[in-house]
Amino acid sequence: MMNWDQIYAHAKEWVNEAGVKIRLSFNETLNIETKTNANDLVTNIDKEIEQFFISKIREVYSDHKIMGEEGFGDSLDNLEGIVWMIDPIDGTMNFVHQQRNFAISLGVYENGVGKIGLIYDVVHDELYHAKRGNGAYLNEKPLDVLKETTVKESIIALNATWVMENHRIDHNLMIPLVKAARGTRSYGSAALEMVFVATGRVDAYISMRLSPWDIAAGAVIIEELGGIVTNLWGDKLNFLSQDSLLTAKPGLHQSILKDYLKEGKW
Ligand code: 2AM
Ligand code: CA
Repeated sequence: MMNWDQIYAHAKEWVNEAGVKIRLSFNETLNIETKTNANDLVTNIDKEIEQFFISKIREVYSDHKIMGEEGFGDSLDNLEGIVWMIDPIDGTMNFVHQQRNFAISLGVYENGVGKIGLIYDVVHDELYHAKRGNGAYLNEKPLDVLKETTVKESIIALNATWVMENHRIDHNLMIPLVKAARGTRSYGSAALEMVFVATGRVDAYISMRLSPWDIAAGAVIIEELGGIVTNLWGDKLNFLSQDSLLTAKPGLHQSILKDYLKEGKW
């Protein structure tokens, strides 16, 4: 029998330790490099924190697999067994430019099913966490189940990129949604945008391109509260490749899909 309480406790302990390391790094000069393009940043801290998690996991759970943004984990073609999905710093651009509005994101999945999700807002010392079937929490405080809402009463988190001409979605689908919503917001960290859905600070979050480690933890937390997590076609996410994301309160998710995204037939 898998001891999920032990895994949950270890995950929390390691996330807290990583948070201390990140806070200490604010006093150091960052080494900043670019990845796929000039705006895709990575720092020595992203790499060090990922390596820190990997060494801890390997030491205690040598049979578990690891998927990490910076590539120090395993390269996986399936999600069999237990897989840790790690984003050491989600919102690296914010980390570099603002020293805030970033988070550590850590999801633990079993055979593709999300079991544990932790998102740590390091600067605010706020740990959002959930274990499947056990509710979701902000530090020690239980989060409320999400209630239904409508587009006209909602704040939708999304990046302006997806409302201009782009090659991932017809912006003519997005403009009416943005007009109909009460407001839009953009925070630059998918993990934080997902905990904002979980806490009701926003009602939905939309993105056209995210990786499994960006959303693995958030999906566990949101689903634990009755929120819905799919791609923009309304399909379940596979957590193995990049995908779009539509996550929202119940009712609102269905309405965005049906009334604005043509039930995914675009
Ligand atoms: P990151 O900071 O860990 O790279 C910004 O809108 C959000 O999208 C962040 O969560 C960021 O994660 C993610 N992101 C940025 N570029 C990305 C890319 N090329 N592929 C997938 N996710 C990306
Ligand atoms: Ca990252």
